[in-house]
Amino acid sequence: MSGEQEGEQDSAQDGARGGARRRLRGVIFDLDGVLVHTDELHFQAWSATADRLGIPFTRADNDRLRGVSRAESLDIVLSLGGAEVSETEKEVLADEKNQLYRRLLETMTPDDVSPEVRAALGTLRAMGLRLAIGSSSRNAKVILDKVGLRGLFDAVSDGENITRSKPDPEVFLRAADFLALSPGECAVVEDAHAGVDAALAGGFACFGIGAAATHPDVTWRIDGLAEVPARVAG
Ligand code: B16
Ligand code: MG
Repeated sequence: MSGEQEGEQDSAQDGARGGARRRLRGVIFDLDGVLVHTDELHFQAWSATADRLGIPFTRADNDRLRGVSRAESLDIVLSLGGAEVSETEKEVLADEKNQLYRRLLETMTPDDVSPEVRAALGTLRAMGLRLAIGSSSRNAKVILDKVGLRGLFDAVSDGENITRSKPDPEVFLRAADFLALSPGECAVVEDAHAGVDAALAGGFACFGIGAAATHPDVTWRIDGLAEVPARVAG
């Protein structure tokens, strides 16, 4: 059996949609919830904002904010309490939440990146893959610097270079552009349903981890990043 036929059989066995037939040359990583657990810090900051507004806010509610922009996240939080506020007040609230979040980010160090994540990134680089970040966050570069990951990536596409956040594919399409690769040559790694939708809409194969592993159309479901290099190698 040829290598290509083996790949097709793997694809059928795994229920992967088209991913195993591609020759992947790049991997685009979501940041919050995939490489670092800033999703917990977002939860703490949004909880404080919701508390101040008298709006109950749970971890399940926080899951709805994964991959969604700061402004859209605020709209979701306000809708939980049926609160209506002016656009000016929204700007104040979003800024307050971000200031609190930035204070929480100050506590981050390279120890906040797990050995599994570092090993997977190192293996992919050693395999010659080009690596990029595809994050909705406007704080992505600050986070990457705090945890010492920035130097491992060839490109960063984040909330600073997009006009539409996930589920729109813009952030991943820009990341592929930065890597000088086509979407068909890249796989995305995501923890959010909105992120999986964005990847698939852009024509990317997509790994789903955590909450994203329950997405019905995700290309590969994984329990940890250690599974990524073997899949990419086909
Ligand atoms: P910021 P990702 C996303 O990052 C987060 O998942 C989402 O919860 C957050 O609202 C969004 O970034 C914007 O973040 O307020 O820092 O600009 O998962 O796309 O890496
Ligand atoms: Mg995420």
